[in-house]
Amino acid sequence: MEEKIKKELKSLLKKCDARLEELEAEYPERKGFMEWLSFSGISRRGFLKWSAIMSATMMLPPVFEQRVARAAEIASRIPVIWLHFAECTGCTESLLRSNNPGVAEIILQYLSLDYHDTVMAPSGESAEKSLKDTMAKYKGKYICICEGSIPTKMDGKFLRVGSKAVTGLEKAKEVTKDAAAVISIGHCASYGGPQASYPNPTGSKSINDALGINSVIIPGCPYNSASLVGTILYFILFGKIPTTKGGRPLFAYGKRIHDTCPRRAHFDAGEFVREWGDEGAKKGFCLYKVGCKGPLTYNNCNIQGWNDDIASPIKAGHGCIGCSEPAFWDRMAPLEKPIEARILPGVESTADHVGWTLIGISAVGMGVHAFYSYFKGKKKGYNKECCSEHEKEE
Ligand code: FSX
Ligand code: SF4
Ligand code: F3S
Repeated sequence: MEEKIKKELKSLLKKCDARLEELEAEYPERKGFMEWLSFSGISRRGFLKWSAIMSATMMLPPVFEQRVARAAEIASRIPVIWLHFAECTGCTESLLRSNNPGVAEIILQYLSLDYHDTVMAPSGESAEKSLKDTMAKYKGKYICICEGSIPTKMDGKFLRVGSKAVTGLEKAKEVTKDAAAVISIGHCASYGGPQASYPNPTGSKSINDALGINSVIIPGCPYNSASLVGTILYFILFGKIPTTKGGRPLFAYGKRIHDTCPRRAHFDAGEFVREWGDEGAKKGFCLYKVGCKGPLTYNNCNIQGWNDDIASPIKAGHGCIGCSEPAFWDRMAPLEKPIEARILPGVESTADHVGWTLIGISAVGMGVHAFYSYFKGKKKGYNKECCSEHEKEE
């Protein structure tokens, strides 16, 4: 058995090395990546340490660490087309406004953005030309990153973009069809976002549902840079997207916020913030009773935060609002109310007196899951269309 694993690993490494060599030969080196890291206060040693952490995050053995570093450098050469549809641009803003960027954020800022609706220098006709040229030159080779959902009612006329005022639907179809990989980022592109919440007058849908494709999704409002970079690096290393569940990469969305929460000991001990600014808030107690949806939400914000991992909702003292879950605007509302009041009646008094540890986390987990599944189909006003494809898999 051990021999078999060794053989498979050897063959995987061989394929991976061949792919890296091929990509390095195909795309010319862009000078300045290491200089840019260093300018941002990240040493060569820090970069290698980050590569080791990323390898572990992607569940790759240590032998991949150097290869991840190589892939990170290649990421700055691969052509990327970054499209915006219906959304608040908060995802791009969260990246650009990072005042203490980590390696993942720097890589995204340094990507070869051949076309980016928000930050590119050209506009109007010349922007259209950049797009057409990139699509023609790198047909079948560019990565298409989509931000925002697509209004579909009235043939998509609620969203018109570019100098020719094509609909978002037309533009998305045209650009995604020749991409080597499509990655949908943010809640809007992944599940529809706020504009797809009830009553969804524009018929907004996720990229996958609007186009009938199966792109990997990196949900969150906004998404997490580390999850996007991990997905891109995996694609560079292996030529395919990482293992997903419900469309989300497992390496980033395999655990609940509740399972990795720095406040978890307080939950287990029954120590809660009961109103904003109270003694419990000052002591960093659990935010469950002020609406934290961490027990229902899969994401890695507690492990890989924003601004070089110094910030995340729970670290900042606000509960998780479930922003990486399908249709969270409809399902998790009211955001300031604890979930058990609606989902697990009767549990609150138990939590008050003994903490959930004593009643058994697994039993609670099963209860939450059972009710959540039931709740998925029952809640009135919930826009089923926006996430139907992904939920089928789950
Ligand atoms: Fe949506 Fe993102 Fe929330 Fe905003 O791309 S995920 S509304 S942060 O900008 O689209
Ligand atoms: Fe953390 Fe929220 Fe779970 Fe409390 S309920 S432990 S704040 S994730
Ligand atoms: Fe969103 Fe919850 Fe993380 S609100 S950013 S999934 S902690």
